[in-house]
Amino acid sequence: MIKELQRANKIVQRINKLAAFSEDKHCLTRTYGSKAFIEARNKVEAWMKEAGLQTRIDNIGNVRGKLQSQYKDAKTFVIGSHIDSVINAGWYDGPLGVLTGIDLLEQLISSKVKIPFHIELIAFCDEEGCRFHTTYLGSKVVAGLFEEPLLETKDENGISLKDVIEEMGGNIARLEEDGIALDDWAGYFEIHIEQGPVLFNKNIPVAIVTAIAGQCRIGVIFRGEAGHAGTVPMDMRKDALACAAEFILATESYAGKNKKNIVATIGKLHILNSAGNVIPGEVICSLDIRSANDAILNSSCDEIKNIAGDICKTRNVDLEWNLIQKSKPVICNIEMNNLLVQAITASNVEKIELISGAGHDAVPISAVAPVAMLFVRCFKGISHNPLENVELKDIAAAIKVSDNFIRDFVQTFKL
Ligand code: HGY
Ligand code: MN
Ligand code: MN
Repeated sequence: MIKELQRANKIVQRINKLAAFSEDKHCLTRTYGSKAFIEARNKVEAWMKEAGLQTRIDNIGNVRGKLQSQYKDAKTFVIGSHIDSVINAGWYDGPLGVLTGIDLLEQLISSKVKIPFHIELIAFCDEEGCRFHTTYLGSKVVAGLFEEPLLETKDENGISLKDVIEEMGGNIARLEEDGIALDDWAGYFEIHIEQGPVLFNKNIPVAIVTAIAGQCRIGVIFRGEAGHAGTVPMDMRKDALACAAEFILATESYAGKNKKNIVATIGKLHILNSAGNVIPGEVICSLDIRSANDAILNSSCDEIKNIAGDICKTRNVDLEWNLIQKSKPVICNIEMNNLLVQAITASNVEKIELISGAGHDAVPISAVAPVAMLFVRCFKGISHNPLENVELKDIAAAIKVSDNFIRDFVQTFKL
């Protein structure tokens, strides 16, 4: 494992360098299209070049590094993850998969193994969806699933996605060319931190992902009536914030009663025209619901919407409910997962399988290609938090398993 530890050390050094590219000097925030994002993107492209890959930035802003097969018409195997982040993020969510991918391809190039498929390493540009609230912009383009109306989506400053793409040098008329055609896929592999506590609690370095939970992202608007905090009697108010507060606790209680099947989170709350002496007239909040079971995901969304409607009726507040994004649960490819089991056994690592509550770029890709994911233990399962951390020995274990997996995938691949 000495060699893998050395390789892991180089990956961590690069993760630390990449973390310096941030919109906020006090923490890591790197959202799609920002100056920090572009600097990080350029750095990743330079590392891909150094590794001997043919690189390009595609029209949506993904960084792509290609290792050509000797067979011109070969299919393409993609290894990827993302380099955008949430606000006040951890350093490993995304970059670990991209930088380990560079390491794996460096290893493959130096082994001079003949590959029966092209390999494309992709650093996706917008998995989190923090700026435009729609996730997977980069991987949707590569999967050929990018929907044109997304171009008109505006960020909080009223800047459209179209403007940001063009500002970064992308050509919206050529987004389609950046997709990999359905018949050209050999498969997709993503290494990612678990972002949950199971591996940490069980003291196991890696896990095979069997499925990825579906998710619904909803924008909820409560419209009451702004008023004077000193003059409107309590029983005559249409207080949008009190209404939202009751909804938030009711949602938490609903999800708590169904905790085996769903999780629900309100991560953003915005009071319009807020002031200490004004009864809040309009409040906007986000709602994020996840489930590994699509029917339960749909019914939970409907039931939570009914809960919101009942609370608004009682409080005489109007409700606006906007489904921003929905992705179905994904089942990872069994043949690739069997190769991962083989690779884990060959690496003398304990085998465990997990369902991912977090979404990943593998989600849109799964519509066009078989996908596999390898989770890596992270400190107490903490993620989307600057305390996010991964131990060298766990990255070394992931490298060992991935080397074995890629070797076996190459050997068993039918042209
Ligand atoms: O929200 C998620 O599941 C992922 O971190 N984008
Ligand atoms: Mn991620
Ligand atoms: Mn994330």
